[in-house]
Amino acid sequence: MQHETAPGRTGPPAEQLEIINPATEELITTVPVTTPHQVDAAVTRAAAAQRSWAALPPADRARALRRFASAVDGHIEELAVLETREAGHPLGNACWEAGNVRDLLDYSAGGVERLTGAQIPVAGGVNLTFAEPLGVVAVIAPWNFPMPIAAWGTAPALAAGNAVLLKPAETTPLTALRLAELALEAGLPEGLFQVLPGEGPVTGTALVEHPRVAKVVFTGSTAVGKRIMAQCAATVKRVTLELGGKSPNIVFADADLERAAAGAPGSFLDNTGQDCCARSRILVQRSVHDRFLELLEPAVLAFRAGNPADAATDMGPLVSARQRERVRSYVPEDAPALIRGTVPEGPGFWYPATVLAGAPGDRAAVEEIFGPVAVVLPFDDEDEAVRLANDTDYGLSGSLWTRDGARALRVSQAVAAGNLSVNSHASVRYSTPFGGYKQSGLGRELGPDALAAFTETKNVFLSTEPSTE
Ligand code: TXE
Repeated sequence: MQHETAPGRTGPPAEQLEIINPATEELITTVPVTTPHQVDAAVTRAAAAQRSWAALPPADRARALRRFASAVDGHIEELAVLETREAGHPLGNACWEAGNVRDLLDYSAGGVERLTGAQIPVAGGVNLTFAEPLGVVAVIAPWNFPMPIAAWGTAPALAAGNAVLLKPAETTPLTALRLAELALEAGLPEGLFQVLPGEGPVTGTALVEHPRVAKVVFTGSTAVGKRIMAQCAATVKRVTLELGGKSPNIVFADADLERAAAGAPGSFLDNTGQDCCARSRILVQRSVHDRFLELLEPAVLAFRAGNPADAATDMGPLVSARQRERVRSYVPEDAPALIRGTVPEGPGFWYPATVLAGAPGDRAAVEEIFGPVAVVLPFDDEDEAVRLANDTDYGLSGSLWTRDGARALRVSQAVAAGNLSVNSHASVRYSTPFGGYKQSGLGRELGPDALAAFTETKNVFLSTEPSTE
């Protein structure tokens, strides 16, 4: 069979993935890839495990997921260290990520016994609606938040009675592999949750095209998401897409400017900007533009890039040499900038915090850079702020800073994005829905309806007409 090669590589499909520490460029380990033949065998095992998992009493399934959550809780530090080594995340952030996996497993366990159907009044009988599991679900995860994003698909899918085949990104499979071990230790049935490392175009495609995979949950680039959606269309496979973003951070003149400027660096520098919710377009009302930049500069420069294992570090390296090349293709490191931070000398895929003066329509102002780069654009009034905010194909997140409550609601309603924050940059909570408008995605993850996205609705009508005998 002819396979494509993963982007950034040439030659035949890899047999091993080389896992590199992005802060040191040292090889951590190698991981065997999953061939299409092995994917097929994994689907067969998953389907068998799913049947008995779905047949368990709901309380037993909930208990098993809570045991999995406890196992994660007992290994937070270990998982965080792995994430720090393979993805370069500061240790404190990585601990939060492992905690997010635990919390989501617990939250999803709570949904198992509340996944009810309905009884709808109709003429002539009783009408019942069931929420049935889909079967085998493929979760294709990215490298920017390898652990939490893997869990956002996996936890609710398992809770709703499905089996999960998780393909982690090429560069970051180690935490996912450890999570699968912890699931087994916690007593989840063998085959129910399998991690299949491999390249997107080979292992990922084998999952997407597999006839017995009922749904694909994909987080990654918009280009690959569109392609997966088209492949899923061939068999009307269910699909949830969480794609890129180019989120605005709108600062009105009536905002608490000190607070807005203090929060702004984290909103585009956290995770070295490799965050689909990064507020990488800072829209500032012209009357406070200069004052805001005066406040922003020291805050950006105080955001410390360095060894991710060091507790004082705010920002690690980019995940890979390839990602650094992508960021440089938008902004050469010597391009004129309003603000530019510093990074450690020596090995590591470092890129400095960078704030650019933007103009509407600039490539850097409308495309997702996925690095520690923000563009500042001035605006005159609320209408212009909304127009600029919506001037992108994306619509994932955004923040607005104002003391006017009516304006906060008006602008929130006018901005076409799935997750907005007022006087805050927080976008992600396991208990609230998350996902994008426009080309930022399809469907929602997390929140009270997450389990429903992993069910098929069946409606059954029972006639209550008396028998004619
Ligand atoms: O993503 P890919 P890349 C954006 C961000 C970044 C850009 C490119 O702008 O700079 O995408 O990153 C798997 N069939 N985001 O190239 O290729 C792949 O193996 C099936 C935003 O790394 O989309 C990995 O597991 N699967 C984003 C996953 O898709 C395929 C997170 C993501 O990789 C596949 C990541 C294929 N044909 C990148 N090709 C977010 N929304 O947070 C690749 N994959």
